[in-house]
Amino acid sequence: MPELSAARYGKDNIRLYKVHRDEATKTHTVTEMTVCVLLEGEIQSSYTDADNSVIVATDSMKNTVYLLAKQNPVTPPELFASILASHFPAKYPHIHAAHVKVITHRWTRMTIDGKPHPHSFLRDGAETRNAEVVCRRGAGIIVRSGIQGLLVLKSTGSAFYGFVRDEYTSLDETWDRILSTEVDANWEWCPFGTLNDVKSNIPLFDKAWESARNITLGTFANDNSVSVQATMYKMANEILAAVPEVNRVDYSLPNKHYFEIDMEWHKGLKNTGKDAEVYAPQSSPSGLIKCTVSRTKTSKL
Ligand code: AZA
Repeated sequence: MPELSAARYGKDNIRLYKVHRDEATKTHTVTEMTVCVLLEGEIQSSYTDADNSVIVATDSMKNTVYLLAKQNPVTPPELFASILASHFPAKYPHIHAAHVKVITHRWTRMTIDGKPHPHSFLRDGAETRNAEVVCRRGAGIIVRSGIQGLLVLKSTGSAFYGFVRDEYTSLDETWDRILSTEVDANWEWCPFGTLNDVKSNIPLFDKAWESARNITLGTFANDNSVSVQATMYKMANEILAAVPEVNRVDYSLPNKHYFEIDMEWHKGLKNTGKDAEVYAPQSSPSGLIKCTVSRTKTSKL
């Protein structure tokens, strides 16, 4: 007899914008985010017995997100996601866990005539700052922070040689190649006991995001990369060293290939190796390199 072995439901793609108006300086600060809320608990009968009495409507979840955004800070995203995730098991006894993902989109303040503009912003890239929180009754709060969609490229300082060569191999070794990727980096915090523990660590979240972003960019730019694997491992280790409250770091990096174009056929034109200037960016297929680096000793929180 089949049985319901897992169930989770909620509202995805809840879009939300909040403005903070500083009356003293007449400066606005804006936040735009996309939120997903999924609930677990004693909801089996809604699937197996058509029993809607256990369903908190997904429309009510959307309302809750708007209401809690009005009543609480929405930054840093780790805090807002924790406030949301803590709300549902506290409010509904039959809901045991809430999974909340907050994706924060960039609205960077404009500089006009050399000065930060008080109320105008620009979308400078598809990069997002994310927070994923799971609040399970009796099991504390798990917070994962991340950066997604950060597109980077270096025009030298990357090699790839010494890999397996056999009858399936056509790729040439290279000591100088273009390296480009779209960063997906995540760092998981030591578990928090309660929402108050999250609240008492608020400044850590922005600091860690800044460190993780600077480390990612700095290592990408400065490392004499022998592979995506080796470079990403360095990044993850540096984040663990910089943020003692983080337990685990993971990266997922697509290898966005740029192929040399042989132009020898056209009047002997040289465009490969040291003469390569014009390349063909590839959209697919791309390599996809992932890793998780975990702290072995127990952490601080
Ligand atoms: N890692 C790289 O950095 N580059 C590659 C790989 C790999 O695993 N495979 N092809 N090119």
